[in-house]
Amino acid sequence: MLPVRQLLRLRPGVAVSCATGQRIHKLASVQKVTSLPPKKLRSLLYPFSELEAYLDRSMDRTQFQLFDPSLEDMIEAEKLFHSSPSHKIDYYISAERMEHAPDLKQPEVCFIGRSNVGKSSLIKALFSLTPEVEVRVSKTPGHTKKMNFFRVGKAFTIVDMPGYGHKAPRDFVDMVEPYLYTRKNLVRTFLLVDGSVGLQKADLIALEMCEETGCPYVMVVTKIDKCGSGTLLTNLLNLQDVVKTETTSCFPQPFLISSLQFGGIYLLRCFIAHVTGSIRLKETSQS
Ligand SMILES: Nc1nc2c(ncn2[C@@H]2O[C@H](COP(=O)(O)OP(=O)(O)OP(=O)(O)O)[C@@H](O)[C@H]2O)c(=O)[nH]1
Ligand SMILES: [Mg+2]
Repeated sequence: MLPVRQLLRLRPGVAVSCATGQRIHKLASVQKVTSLPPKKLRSLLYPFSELEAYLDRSMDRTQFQLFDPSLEDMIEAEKLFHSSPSHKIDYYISAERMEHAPDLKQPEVCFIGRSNVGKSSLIKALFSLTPEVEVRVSKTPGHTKKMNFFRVGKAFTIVDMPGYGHKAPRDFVDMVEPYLYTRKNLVRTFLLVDGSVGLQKADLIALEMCEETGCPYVMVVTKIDKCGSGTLLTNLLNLQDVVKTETTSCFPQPFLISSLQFGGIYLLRCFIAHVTGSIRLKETSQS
């Protein structure tokens, strides 16, 4: 791997504007954060590193670092999240039922989880380099009412789902469930859990369903900025225990995310690029 400084030509700095004049957050691009102090940079790129110090020395950390791409890989993956005339990123369509879901051939990934867990915010952060792509978020649970399809050129599609739990039990049964069982081009499901509250009963039901579908899925721990390290670590270890003892199709490594502060966003972009076959990692890692 090349030293960080050599890899980068861009200077870090303040927010910049995209083609439509909308402001791009200064932390949106991995290329722009590399001048941060090393510890801060590491915690943004690999949020698990923040928690490592609190773990018992004897504890095996491998499961938390299975997918461990280099900065170079993350920079390569990030290119896919820039829109251009030959690689258009856009909101494509919304569907209320599977019959209305678009017939797309490219690999697809979807984000599911309880209402308010941060699905739309996460997708918004992934697309923060193209702020013209509108992803609606809200403080009010049950905000996303349909399956929203976003195309990332011809590389892959990202689907934002309505949440389950509070106020929206029907959506899960009517939309998410049939989608998970029948979507042929679905390559990964990301199941989001709120890091500040940990696994809830409804999450366990969703996890069970993911197991039943047999499609590979990945746990994402959201809102890691919202609680202290102790609470986060307790919730993470509990989740890890469930993944280890009760799942077979779940990727053993949970991804830690703060959509508001961009922690883990670059790593997740790289993972999505990798599992959709859109990039070839320079250094080996698993998925
Ligand atoms: N502190 C913090 N708040 C977050 C984060 N991600 C999302 N939120 C907040 O959580 C609330 C819900 O976010 P959404 O992204 O709309 O949640 P959702 O899962 O799409 O919700 P539904 O569409 O209702 O299912 C909003 O007030 C967000 O600002 C995060 O990383 N950190
Ligand atoms: Mg939403």
